[in-house]
Amino acid sequence: MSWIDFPISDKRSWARGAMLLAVVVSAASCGGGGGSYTMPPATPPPGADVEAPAVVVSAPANFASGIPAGMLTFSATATDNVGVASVEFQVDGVAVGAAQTSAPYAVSVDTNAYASGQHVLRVRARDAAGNQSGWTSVTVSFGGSRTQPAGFTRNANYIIGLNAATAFAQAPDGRIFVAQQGGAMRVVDNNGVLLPTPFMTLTVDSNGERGLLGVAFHPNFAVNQLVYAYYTTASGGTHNRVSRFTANGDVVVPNNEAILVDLPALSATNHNGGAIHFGADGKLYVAVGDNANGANSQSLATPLGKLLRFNDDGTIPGDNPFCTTQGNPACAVWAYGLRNPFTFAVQPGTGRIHINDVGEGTWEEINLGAAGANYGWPNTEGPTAAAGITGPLLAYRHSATNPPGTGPGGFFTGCAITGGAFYPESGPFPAAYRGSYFYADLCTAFVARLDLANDNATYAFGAVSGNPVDMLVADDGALLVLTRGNIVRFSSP
Ligand SMILES: [Ca+2]
Ligand SMILES: [Ca+2]
Repeated sequence: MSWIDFPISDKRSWARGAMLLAVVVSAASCGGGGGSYTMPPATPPPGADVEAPAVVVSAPANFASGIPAGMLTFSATATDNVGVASVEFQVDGVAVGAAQTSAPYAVSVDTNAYASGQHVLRVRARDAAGNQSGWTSVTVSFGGSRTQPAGFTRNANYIIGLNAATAFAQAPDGRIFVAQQGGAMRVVDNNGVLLPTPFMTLTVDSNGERGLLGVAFHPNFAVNQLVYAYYTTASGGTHNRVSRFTANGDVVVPNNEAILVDLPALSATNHNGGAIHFGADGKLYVAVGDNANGANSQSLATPLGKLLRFNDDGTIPGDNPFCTTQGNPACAVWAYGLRNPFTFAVQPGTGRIHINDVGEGTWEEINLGAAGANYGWPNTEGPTAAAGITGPLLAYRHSATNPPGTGPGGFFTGCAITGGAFYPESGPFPAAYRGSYFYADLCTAFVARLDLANDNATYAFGAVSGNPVDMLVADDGALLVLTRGNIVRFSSP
């Protein structure tokens, strides 16, 4: 890779890019006729200290669980060839206390400030010459039943009275549309009132996991009033369908459904997928389950078990990764090897996609969306290094490891990953929460945070009652969790 195409927009590469630039400039100034030039390593003055300290967490123990409410002593042991100057302490990537400059190195952590569940405690040491260790950490679980961090408000009854909700989306004007499995699309107005009259009521097959499963607004909704829905219809043989509707205020324009995509006939009533969102590229992404037949997920001859990508009118973009002949089902495939991607999310600004794939008996997955990626199902599930397979960013188990907390996913367990929302880089949540990815589990009803800035470590953020099915960050910066019956609102001043 030449220095010219070095990705200097990548912040992590900035320092290296600058260094390479310096090498090129100095080589050119030598007047040498090309050839490679390697910068000699900087030679420290004789006797200088170039050795970083070593540091470990001494308490609490790695994988300690049920840590009681109250003050926790968080301590570290640090050594250095010359002398330790300071030790820094973090909980979930946020400094706690000032850096400690003399042994014993310890701070107090008020566990009441954190939601119950998993947290990651990190330490790092520095010497007088400025040499710094890396962060070392322990993963622990705080006991109790705290349902949000200190400083956050959880309103469990922000919206009540939904009936078998499956998905929701917020319009640019602030209204929230909620899909109910039985076919009704409900509207929460800008006063936070669930309107009694649905936006529309579709005739659906709602057996098992079928029904009205997805809703999205066109990126230009403010002008064109277009609303998209994913639902199971019995018309012409039971199958899932994506249609486009036009809004007239809080109700649909009658008789104007535009059927965009009719997916293959269903046999099973489960694994329907159903999430739909517009990407940053203006394309409509549609998550489709494998219809309880894993072989579908690896076959490019069927749209089942895939993340599909369409133009806003339902036609297929010619630049999809497997599109060679329009009309071939492979044309619509953007990524494959998925089992039941019930939810996925698009990061504002960047367009990064996280696909939440509901697993079988052992694992739940968060996958980083990529054109052409194969996420492995049914040949692999959970963490994998298999050739040609894109392993998950995060996987958590259905049952605890022995001892609990060890292995991928740590202390988090569940039955089906649902929801998922990127918190923007700005907003009322404290800085450490911004840029994080939030997700939830249908059965254990935790709300967790994936820390994209810290190697995808994951922490407990909160919990809800009921069964979470979807999640979004509202335009006021609150995190909303949709359960089958309610919308729960987490806010921070
Ligand atoms: Ca040293
Ligand atoms: Ca997988």
